[in-house]
Amino acid sequence: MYKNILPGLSGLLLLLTCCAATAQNQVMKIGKINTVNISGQQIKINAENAFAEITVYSPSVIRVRMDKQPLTADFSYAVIAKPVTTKTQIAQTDSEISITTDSLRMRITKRPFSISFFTPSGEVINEDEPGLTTSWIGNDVTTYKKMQEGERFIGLGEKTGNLDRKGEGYTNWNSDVFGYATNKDPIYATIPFYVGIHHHLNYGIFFDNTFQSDFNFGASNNRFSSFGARGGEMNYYFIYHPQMADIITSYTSLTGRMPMPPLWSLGYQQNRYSYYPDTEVMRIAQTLREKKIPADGITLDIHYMDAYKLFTWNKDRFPNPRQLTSQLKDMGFKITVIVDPGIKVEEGYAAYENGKKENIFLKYSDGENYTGQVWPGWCHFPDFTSMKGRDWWKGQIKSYIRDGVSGIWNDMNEIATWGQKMPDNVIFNYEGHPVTHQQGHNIYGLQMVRASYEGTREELKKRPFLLTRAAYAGSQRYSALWTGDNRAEEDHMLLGVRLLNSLGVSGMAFTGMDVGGFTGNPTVSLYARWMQIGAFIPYFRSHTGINTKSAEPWTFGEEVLEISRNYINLRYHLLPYLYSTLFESTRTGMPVMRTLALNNTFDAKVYDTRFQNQYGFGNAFMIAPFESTKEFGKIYFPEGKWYNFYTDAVIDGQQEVTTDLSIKILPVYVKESSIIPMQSLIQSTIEKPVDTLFLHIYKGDKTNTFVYYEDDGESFDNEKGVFYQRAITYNPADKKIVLEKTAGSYQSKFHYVKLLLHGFSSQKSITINGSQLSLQAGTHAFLSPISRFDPQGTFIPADSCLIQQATFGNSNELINVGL
Ligand code: NBV
Repeated sequence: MYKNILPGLSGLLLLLTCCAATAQNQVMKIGKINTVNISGQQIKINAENAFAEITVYSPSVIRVRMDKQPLTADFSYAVIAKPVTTKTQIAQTDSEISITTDSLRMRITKRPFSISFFTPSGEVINEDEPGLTTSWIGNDVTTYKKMQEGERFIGLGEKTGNLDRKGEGYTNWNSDVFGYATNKDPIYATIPFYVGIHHHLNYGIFFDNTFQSDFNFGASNNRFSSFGARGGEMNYYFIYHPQMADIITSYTSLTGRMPMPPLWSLGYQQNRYSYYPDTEVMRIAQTLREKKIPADGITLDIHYMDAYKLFTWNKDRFPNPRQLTSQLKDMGFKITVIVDPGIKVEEGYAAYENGKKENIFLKYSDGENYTGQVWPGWCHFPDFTSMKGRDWWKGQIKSYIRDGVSGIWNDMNEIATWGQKMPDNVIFNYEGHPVTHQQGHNIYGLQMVRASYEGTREELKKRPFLLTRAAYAGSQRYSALWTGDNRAEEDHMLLGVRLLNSLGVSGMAFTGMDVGGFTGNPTVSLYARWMQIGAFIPYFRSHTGINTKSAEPWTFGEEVLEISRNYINLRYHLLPYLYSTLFESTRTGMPVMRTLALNNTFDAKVYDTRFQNQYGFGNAFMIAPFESTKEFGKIYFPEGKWYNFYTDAVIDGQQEVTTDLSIKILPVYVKESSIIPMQSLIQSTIEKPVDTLFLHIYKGDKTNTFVYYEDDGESFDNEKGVFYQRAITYNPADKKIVLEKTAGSYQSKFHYVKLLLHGFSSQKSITINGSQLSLQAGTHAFLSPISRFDPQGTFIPADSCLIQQATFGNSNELINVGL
């Protein structure tokens, strides 16, 4: 009997071996290196099955390109930097090539072609998985990196899940995901940049490829992390710095940084889907003013249009848009309108007729315009990947500006169409090098906001405000981003915080989420907590969907109104701090919302799922967001000393502390040595605060510098040096505070500085710009001559300034942040 089976078994084995061999052949590895050509900072390599190019971009950034065919002309929508001349040593032996800069070493073995990166002192930062390296399956290309012991991964932009992405896999394909689940992937934006962390080292990888891409951080495997795409080149930038902040700075020097936003866009924005007619918009504006809820913006959703046709107004609902925007402007409100990319196919509709004539719509491969269905019905879609398409859009969008609109909200730009399946044979111009939808899809949103930004900027001649839902790496150069159709649920609020923190480490500093939740109705307490968190989010907008209850701050009862007002007030007090922090973002790419991993990268506790939602708001604040239903919660305090923002109670770092929670108070802490400029309360940014800047300084052990920044908040004069910049340093060892000389030619709106010292009761004296002042123990307020905030940068003693020991009130009460 066995005799009969055995030949069968061996036959089967033979068959399996053959199949395995065939399957292996389907995975085409890069193979060994055949020839190496070194020229300056660049190496060109011919390998067994592919071509490669390694370029040193800076001492800390090395780019790797690989393709099955010879590498063609270089093009990227994301990267705006060119390599900088860098001291580089390149050497090779029979078996390897080595590249050395002042900050980084790279080794490439020749058989097989495998890449490793090392610190200057020889520690492995990142290395190819030696058996897998880079390979192709058909057109799919993937690079496999050896999983390092204890390796963590953060970033990748707008991705759901935990802060530490270890064990997860993600796809980048911009998608319209109405009411997405908290573990949904992909959602709206593609930012293929992440940070890997292990053994007290961290590095960044930016994989610049607009095809659908996939990242695996050890999902269903214990061997590698990987990144790959459904087509195009393997094309990544490896970034190494000891500090994560510097990695973000290098990443944003490649992909760009946000411009200074208009000041009004940092004020509170009120929105719903949709406020109409015009009288309803006025009612909202008046109510905000009557109820003394500071606000700067109202946003108009799709019902302002005539039958959802772009660049039109519904004449019944908005008979005189210019009059409306001008009345609102006088009241201190700016209008932002929503735009979708779909242009309704309708004879006689100007935008359609004109777009057809100008031939700017996306087309099928046979040249016929692509038609997809969305709000207005059947639509064509401008091709934003061609200059002609963008110029056409710029011309159209200017009509809004002429109607007095100040901001453009770019929605549905994934591209979203009903059915969510744009055919792959739709062709995108891609700056004269046509590609299919597979390559054009993820870039569409970025190119749309680019056109919207350029068009509005040209017409407005002031800073426009832009908001986008879809994005690709580099969108920060044009637009803020919000996280789309979230749900009015507790875990969604916390997910939103993680999404924004992740976007922050991925180069997007100016972000927001629908405060209150888009789908569904928030509970009273959830709305209150969300508004509190909103005060500590760069773009602070309350928004809700079409079939939900009203969700303005006054619709949840007196207590919620008071809580909302308190925190919106606080937001307005903090505008000088926030504006200066955004200035930092324009300079270094540092986000406003900072996951604790940014400054405490190697502290395992910050990745603990119990603490992963805690974040920094700028450099001074730590926010601990909890579900509104919790009565107590555990907070982790990282290294250093922390002050309770409301009581000034001091908490030592590196410990977990259980705290009572109340819906009236959002747990907020201030890091020791922090410097926080604040202003008096205003109802909108068109109002001038009193001419004293309130400078809060928290005693600590570390020297700290805060760069105060101010300009007119709206023009581009800041680009010509018309700004007021002043570094403020607190040096505890020398017991001194220095307000450095100013830079820029702008006249500050503040003439005086009032210094508010926190935690200084045991200190006898302090020196301010060279003058020693005594701090009388136990006294709460005393007058003393200190610095005038002088536009010329000189120190002028002025009697009207005040130093006082300050707290913000009692944590058992509603906070009152009046100064
Ligand atoms: O324009 C309506 C909505 C808008 O309110 C929302 O913020 C966007 O994310 N828009 C999506 C269209 C579809 C909503 C179901």
